[in-house]
Amino acid sequence: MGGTKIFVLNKILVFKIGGSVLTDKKRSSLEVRVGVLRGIARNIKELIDEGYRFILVHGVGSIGHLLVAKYELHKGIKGKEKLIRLTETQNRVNEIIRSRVLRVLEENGIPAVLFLPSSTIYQENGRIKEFYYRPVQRFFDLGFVPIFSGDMVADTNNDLGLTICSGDQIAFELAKVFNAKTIIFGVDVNGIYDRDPVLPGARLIKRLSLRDAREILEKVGKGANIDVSGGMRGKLREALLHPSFFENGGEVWIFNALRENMLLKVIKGETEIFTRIAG
Ligand code: IP8
Repeated sequence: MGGTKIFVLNKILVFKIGGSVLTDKKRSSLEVRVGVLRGIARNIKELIDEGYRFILVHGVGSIGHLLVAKYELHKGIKGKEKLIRLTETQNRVNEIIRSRVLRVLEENGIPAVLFLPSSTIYQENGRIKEFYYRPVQRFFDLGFVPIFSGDMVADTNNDLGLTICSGDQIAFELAKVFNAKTIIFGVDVNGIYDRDPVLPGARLIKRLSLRDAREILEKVGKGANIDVSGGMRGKLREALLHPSFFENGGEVWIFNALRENMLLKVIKGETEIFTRIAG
């Protein structure tokens, strides 16, 4: 294909498999798209065999967002009743999403090891304040693929108790700790559009500066599906909250992970159908 080839800036990649890829959040379906997940896992394995290193993140899909919204966990943990609701949410996400993702990675020969944000992250008003990354670093150095996902984590705010830590926020934190220059978000659309992608005439934006990102933030559709951490708007907001990542040469790439072999194509510069945010 034509156009300038783009290559990743170093071989350490933070890659988030979006919850909208793992499950159909538009239909609030709880079913995991195992076929899609297998395809992504095969791409990851191929890239690992070529020398790329991955730190993975995944969204919690329909089940996580539905339960958090239903029990209003994002409004804080107040009262005894909320405790068992959080336990229930954690357990359903573990069973329906996390264990499925881990199993598919294992079946494809990827030595992934799960780390829970609730065990490694402390927040202040919903923003990461402390990240106990040393054990993760050790596993990574040994050749494992650490994998995180969105979670409810401890917060210094006494009124809230726990707050949401989205996979989007974790991705930026991981990039900082592991000196990854490329954060890749696999989502269910081709990237960021100049207006809500469901509207006629919506155009994919292939290259976005941080300044453009600020302008476009208000135009990006939040999506009709329930997403307690903000969908595409949340990703742009995270990018704007991390200007130093971009100042240090970092880039964020957003592509459609429902399309076959797109991870490989994006990394090898074989497609331009994605959005690239660079400072
Ligand atoms: O799926 C959200 O994480 P995300 C985490 O990465 C919770 O947005 C607990 C809803």
